[in-house]
Amino acid sequence: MAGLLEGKTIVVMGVANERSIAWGITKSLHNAGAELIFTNRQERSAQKLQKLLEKDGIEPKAMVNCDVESDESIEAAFAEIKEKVGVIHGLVHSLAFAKKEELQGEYASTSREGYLLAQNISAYSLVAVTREARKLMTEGGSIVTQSYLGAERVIQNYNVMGVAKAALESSVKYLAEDVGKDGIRVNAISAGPIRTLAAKGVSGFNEKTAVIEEKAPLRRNVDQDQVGDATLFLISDMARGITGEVIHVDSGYHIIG
Ligand code: N5H
Repeated sequence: MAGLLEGKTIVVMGVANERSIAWGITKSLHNAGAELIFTNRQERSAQKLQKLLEKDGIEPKAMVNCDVESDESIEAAFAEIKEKVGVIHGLVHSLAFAKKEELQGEYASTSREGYLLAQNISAYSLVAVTREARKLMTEGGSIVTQSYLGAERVIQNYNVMGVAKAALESSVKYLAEDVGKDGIRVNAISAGPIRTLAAKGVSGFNEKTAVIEEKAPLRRNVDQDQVGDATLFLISDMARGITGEVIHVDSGYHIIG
């Protein structure tokens, strides 16, 4: 896919370590010739990312601090990006958070605070970053976020995150309508279970991957690189006719009843 993103500048939000879905995406976008800008909330993640980039010989255009819980931080991050590169062509949103204690037991026990926190970081953040990124997408653009089947179906333990992903997928559609007039597309990928730092320690993860091996049409789990290549497709002009869509990268599991 070399050259598919030559001359394009893409912002990637959400690399925590080498197991991050956003890291799989980074490799795909880089191999296609994209210039990359990264945002991190924590200095610790930024340092880890710096090492990963060095190891793979990837030279970032910029590394910017961004806390998606704060509008001021988002505005400042995109102002900094504007100053450094002027125009961007893509944005990868690969962030989510929910309290660990609310990713088990009954959804009915979700606290108001935990509900709002999950919605804030996992769903509203896409709205806020789309608003800022749009201003820098003066040549059109493509925005891609990450979802999971728990948005569509009741999946044990996913609970408050399922409701947040439902809001995220719906936001993809409403945002696609808003920014479509500026030549900007908004889509989501719904990936099968992938062992990331965020997934670490959550209840029931192993059973989910075992079921995929048994029941998904392809009889195997997906990985970060497969999500990376699907994201590359959505970011590129190959997907110029696609917006407001959720593409499942899940070995076909979602079609099985
Ligand atoms: C049905 C499942 C298994 C149960 C649910 C898992 C949900 C995971 C998503 C959230 C984002 C995980 C999370 O926020 C964990 C945090 O409370 C603690 N972890 C952290 O703070 C780490 C250090 C950082 C890196 O995490 C974050 N979020 O920044 C779903 C699985 C089969 C599939 C899956 C794991 C889906 C998904 O949405 O990630």
